[in-house]
Amino acid sequence: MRFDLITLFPELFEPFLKTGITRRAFESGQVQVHTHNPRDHAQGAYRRVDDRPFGGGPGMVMMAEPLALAVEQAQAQREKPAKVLLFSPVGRVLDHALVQQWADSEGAVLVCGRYEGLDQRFIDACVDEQISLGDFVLSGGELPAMVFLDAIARLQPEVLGDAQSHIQDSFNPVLDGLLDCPHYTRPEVWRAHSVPPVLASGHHEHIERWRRDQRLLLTARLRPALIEAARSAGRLDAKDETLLRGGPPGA
Ligand code: 9D3
Repeated sequence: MRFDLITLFPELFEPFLKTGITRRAFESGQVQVHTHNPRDHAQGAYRRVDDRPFGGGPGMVMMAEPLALAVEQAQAQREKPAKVLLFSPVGRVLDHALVQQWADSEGAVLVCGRYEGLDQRFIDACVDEQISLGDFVLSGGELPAMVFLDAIARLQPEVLGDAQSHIQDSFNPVLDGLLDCPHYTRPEVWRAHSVPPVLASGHHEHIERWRRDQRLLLTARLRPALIEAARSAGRLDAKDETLLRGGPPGA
């Protein structure tokens, strides 16, 4: 798959593309990433990409033409035109379903905005979908684009690796709809805090039951709506329900 980034700051993506477990997906070309700078398509000695808003108000607005030319350059380099996504605070909030949809796609053109916004005529004429990270204000779309690409890259079989690939179909940030259990590593006692003894017991069945119980209790406490969803989907069995009613483990 191929993603074309439209950004005034292509250098922000360099360390991201070269670092961490997602590096293989990008360097192997499994997830191809190309950048296009609207400034390279701007006019005049100053190569302006922003101007003052019609009607007044604070801040600057990104001009339509440099953005449109950058998108057109990106589309011309692709085998066939792709959807154009804009990262914007008014977009649909990113979640696993959206990440999975784009991870299963041929890619897209990703527009990263700066300043107070983009000329609406560019959005109306050139943008298919808008994606937000949530209700807080960032300085631009570059970090959201990296978040989006990171989430997509780690779903690639090569990144996930053999050991984890069996869970790919059911992969979900909350696994099978429950929050993850706590994790521990050496030393077994750290500053007088011990690892839960069951995890050091070597008793595999007890460990799996403990982990399931932890996930159920944690989810019931922090994300009760997820328990209801798991119950409706038939993913809770009798042992799970006993635990959630305050019954054993062990007691
Ligand atoms: C008061 C008007 N501002 C909207 C909250 C204008 C504005 C500020 C900052 C518009 C865009 C931006 C830059 N933000 C993004 O490009 C952005 C973003 C975000 O700020 N929050 C959550 N998700 C995203 S995706 C892109």
